[in-house]
Amino acid sequence: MKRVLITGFDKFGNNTTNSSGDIARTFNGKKNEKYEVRGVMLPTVYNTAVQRLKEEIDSYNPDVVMCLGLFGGRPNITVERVAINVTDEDMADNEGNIIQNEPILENGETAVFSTLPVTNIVKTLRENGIPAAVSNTAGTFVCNHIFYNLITYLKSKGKNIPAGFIHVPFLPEEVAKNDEYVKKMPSMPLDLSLKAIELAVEETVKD
Ligand code: PCA
Repeated sequence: MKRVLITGFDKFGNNTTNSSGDIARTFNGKKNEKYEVRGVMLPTVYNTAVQRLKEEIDSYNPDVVMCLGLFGGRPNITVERVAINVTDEDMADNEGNIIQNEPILENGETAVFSTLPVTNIVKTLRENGIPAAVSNTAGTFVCNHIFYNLITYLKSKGKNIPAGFIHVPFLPEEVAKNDEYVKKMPSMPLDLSLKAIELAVEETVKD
């Protein structure tokens, strides 16, 4: 029985929803013959999110960590390949912190890779009719920040487990109520994003 830690975020910026948090909450407590899940919604706050993630890793001792976030504007599930050692965003996090052009970890590695089976997850999702792609940038906001810290923390503890980050699109509800978004923004229903993450977990725990 593998222990899977899934995290998502609460809503941030102008968004009124964040499906990544809904997904994490929905998975919390799920259990079958292969795995059990602890699902946690993290605040979209640089330091607090990292702190909470580390606490969850220490207390739950997971065999897999899958962090999720919203990437409004992307049309598909994007499985992130790499996190870079920089935070640079005009938008404030949910506690008003603005971080621009700063390394996440002074003298840290320039970039760290996901240890999830990134390409296999994308292949499985697409075979199941879900639009998905590998992404080579998780941005430079809180998602990249937590992804970089996740991989770095696990390395520092010598914990060699599959871990990484997946971005999900806007919910249709978010797009429907916004006069500008509705003209051009893609979206994905919660059910389909949930199915995608379930398939991603299955692909990851199968080895
Ligand atoms: N998405 C943001 C932060 C929280 C979230 O869900 C990001 O992509 O950085």
